[in-house]
Amino acid sequence: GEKAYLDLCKHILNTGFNRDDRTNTGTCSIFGYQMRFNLNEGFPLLTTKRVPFKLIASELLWFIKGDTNIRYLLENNNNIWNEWAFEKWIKSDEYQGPDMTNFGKRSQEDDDFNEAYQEQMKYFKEKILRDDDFSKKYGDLGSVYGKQWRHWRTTQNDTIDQLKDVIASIKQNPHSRRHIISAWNPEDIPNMALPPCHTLFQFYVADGKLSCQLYQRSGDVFLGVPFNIASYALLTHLIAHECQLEVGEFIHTLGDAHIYSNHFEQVNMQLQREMRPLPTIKLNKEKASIFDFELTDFELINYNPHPSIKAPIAV
Ligand code: THF
Repeated sequence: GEKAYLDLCKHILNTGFNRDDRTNTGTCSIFGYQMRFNLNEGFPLLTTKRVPFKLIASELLWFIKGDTNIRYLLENNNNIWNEWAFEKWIKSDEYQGPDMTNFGKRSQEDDDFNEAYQEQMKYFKEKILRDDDFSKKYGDLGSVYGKQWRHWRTTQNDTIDQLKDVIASIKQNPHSRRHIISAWNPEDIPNMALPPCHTLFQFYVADGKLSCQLYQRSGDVFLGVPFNIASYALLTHLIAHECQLEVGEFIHTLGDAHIYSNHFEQVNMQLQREMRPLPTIKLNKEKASIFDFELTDFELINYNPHPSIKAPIAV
């Protein structure tokens, strides 16, 4: 359970390498790690800090819909992908506002810049929500998860619905060793706002239970990984529900697992807190297909975490 996550944090701080990274923030990083979460021991949403379940659920529903436009997320007050769409907008010829180069880093270091940035971001979000043409052009993150899961483009100009196919294969041939969904599409990577961090996942059925293993090439252990654990645990619950299976384990395998240098304080604070009992999750039994699920069909029960811990996201 949660201990596996806290152990990962300690392991990185104790043995990791200090490395520069794409975002110029600096990280402490290790390569190759595995955590196991028995989904029958509770839903793996961390209790040592509050993790916003609603944001995780709406992001997952967005992937499942095959949507790649942040408009749906904004309609659900979910801002976690804004920076990547905003980046495309400020680099376009149409953008006439103040220079926003390197906005992620500069907004943390310079109050005046941050004020200008917040203003531009607010304008951007409003325009995405109100202006259809603008949203089509600048709200779309390109060939990210939703596209690869539901509409993987083939050389024959067809599309493959990996998610639908895997659900069908779990039902028809549960013991298959090919229940795999890949978001890593080498040809399509230049068309993505960000190459996928959760690269490939596989399902496994034994003893009437559905397990899932994720290979994540790169994990932002403080901000992203708690989301990723809960997101894949929720997906496993959803698919088990549709396939009339119980849940088994979620196994999280990480490539580069890193803590950003501007998250060290937050991680140390979190490590001092006592774990609490995990919540449980209840799905709307009236819905048979995962493609019909909406936010109101999830109920999180007995989630009593420690307070949230704020941290800046590296862009
Ligand atoms: N980039 C980086 N640097 N880290 C990531 O985790 C990450 N993601 C997605 C894409 N690029 C990434 C985006 N996922 C938060 C959480 C997940 C994100 C992005 C941001 C975040 O800031 N969470 C806050 C709460 C935010 C809020 O309330 O609006 C938190 O405290 O958990 C990896 O999938």
